Amino acid sequence: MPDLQPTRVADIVASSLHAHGIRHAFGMPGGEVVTLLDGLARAGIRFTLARHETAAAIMAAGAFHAGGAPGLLVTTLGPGLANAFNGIADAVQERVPLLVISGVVERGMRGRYTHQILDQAAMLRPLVKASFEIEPENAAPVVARALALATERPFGPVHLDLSPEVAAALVQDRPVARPARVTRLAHHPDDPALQAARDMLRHAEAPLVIAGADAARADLAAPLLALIESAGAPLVTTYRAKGMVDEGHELVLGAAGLSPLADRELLPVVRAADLVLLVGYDPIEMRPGWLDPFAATARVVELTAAAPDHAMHRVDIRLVGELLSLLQALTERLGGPRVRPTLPGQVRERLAAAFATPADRFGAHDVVDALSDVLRPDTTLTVDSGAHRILLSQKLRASRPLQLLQSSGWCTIGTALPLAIGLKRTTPERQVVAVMGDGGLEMVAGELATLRDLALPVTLVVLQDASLALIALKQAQAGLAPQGVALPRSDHVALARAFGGDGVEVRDAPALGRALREAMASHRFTLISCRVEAQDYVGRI
Ligand SMILES: Cc1ncc(C[n+]2csc(CCOP(=O)(O)OP(=O)(O)O)c2C)c(N)n1
Repeated sequence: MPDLQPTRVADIVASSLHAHGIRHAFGMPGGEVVTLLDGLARAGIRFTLARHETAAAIMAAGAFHAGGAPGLLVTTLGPGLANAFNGIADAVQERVPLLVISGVVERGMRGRYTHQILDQAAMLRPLVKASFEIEPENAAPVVARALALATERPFGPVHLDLSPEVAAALVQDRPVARPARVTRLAHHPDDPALQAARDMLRHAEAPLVIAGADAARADLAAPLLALIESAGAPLVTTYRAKGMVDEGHELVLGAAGLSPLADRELLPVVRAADLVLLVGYDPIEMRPGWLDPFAATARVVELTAAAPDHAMHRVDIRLVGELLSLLQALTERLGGPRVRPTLPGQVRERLAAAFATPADRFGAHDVVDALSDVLRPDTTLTVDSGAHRILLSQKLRASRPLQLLQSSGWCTIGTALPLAIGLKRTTPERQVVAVMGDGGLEMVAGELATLRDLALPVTLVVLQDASLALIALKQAQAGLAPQGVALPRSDHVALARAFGGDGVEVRDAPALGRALREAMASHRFTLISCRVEAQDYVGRI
């Protein structure tokens, strides 16, 4: 037996995280996590200081989307963790495997000392899959268990408390938790359930495929394309799965989710389908119009990695397994490509007309057009919640999976900027553009300092309509006067400069095109503030 030096628990935790592929942590420290931070640095995990813990949680989500390793959020006890609550909730509904490590009061003080203390596990109980406390004896296995839970579908957050005394405690051996190598067995094309689903697809007169959040993976793009072409079935995606097949493809009807205008065209197609094939579809992204949207006579077949937990609609046949293998095995022997009547073309035209850019003056539609013009396949867009997001998600043509990232289940505002930071921080070679409203920007404006500190040349496009436009729209629809939705215009150019970036205000399409090209070539962040009107969305989203 080699004579091992004692190891700090913080180092065991950090090296176990590293062994699971984690290279970045996000958060804001407090006195209770300083030893953990030291351990992370020694293990080769870089810590990014955010200005708010919820933003840090969403940066960690961005890092997960960029690289696939679980996100890591580090907070101090009490107010630090409480500040992260909304970001952790976002991870629940956006299905992000997020490990949250918080400081906690040391054992010897418990029951006596009250400053900044509350029951942290109880606070997070509605959100996390589990909460454990790291002890000197259990550090490596508990980290492994937490990560295994977080990365089990549906992905989600798991919480670990780590007190400063435990983090600094020395243990004799040096255990490191390593992830299991998981192989998911392939499905055989002869499987009777797959054969039955294939027969239904073959005999359907009007099949429709709906792909959702769980299918939003780069490796499923080609198999999904093969499936819809073989079956001759149109494809509707959720916002999360937007771009799974290039939206220029004649079978793609685009994204559905939050737009009544798009639903007006898409829900009749859904209702007219005699076979609906759901691929990784989770209606957590959908509004009430998607309650029971299928015809009573339609057969509903679901391919899913894990059955989503809801009661939004019925399913007749559920095939549970690894989606890649399910898709491939289903498409094999399907025959095709099959060409059907011209319905998709007509729906595509009507959708394009519904979201066409008005000719009168520069507005939100022109911003989406300008973004479409500069979008390259390797550009990733993030977009915030609000009226602008609905327009963008419907109108922008995405050409690849996960080209547009957003909070589409939880729909919190203040996500576009931190998501962009998480993406750019972990994959600097990626071109990242963050699109947001003035309300969203002003909620997380402190993170402009994070952009500056990290020297991240992200392009920010702000639709400055001086309004919480989506809420103003809802007030108007309800016949109510606007109340609490006015956002007197701030000087965004000065704001950007104050935080060490460039700022430019644009009022027409040519200026926006120029600003975008310059921003995307710049070595620091640029905030492009687009003067638009809240009226741009009335009757148009
Ligand atoms: C944290 C949070 N607070 C409030 C809301 C409710 N909300 C949804 S959209 C929206 C308006 C956002 O305004 P802005 O960012 O300016 O975008 P716009 O709607 O004007 O495009 C609000 C307040 C929310 N989703 N999340």
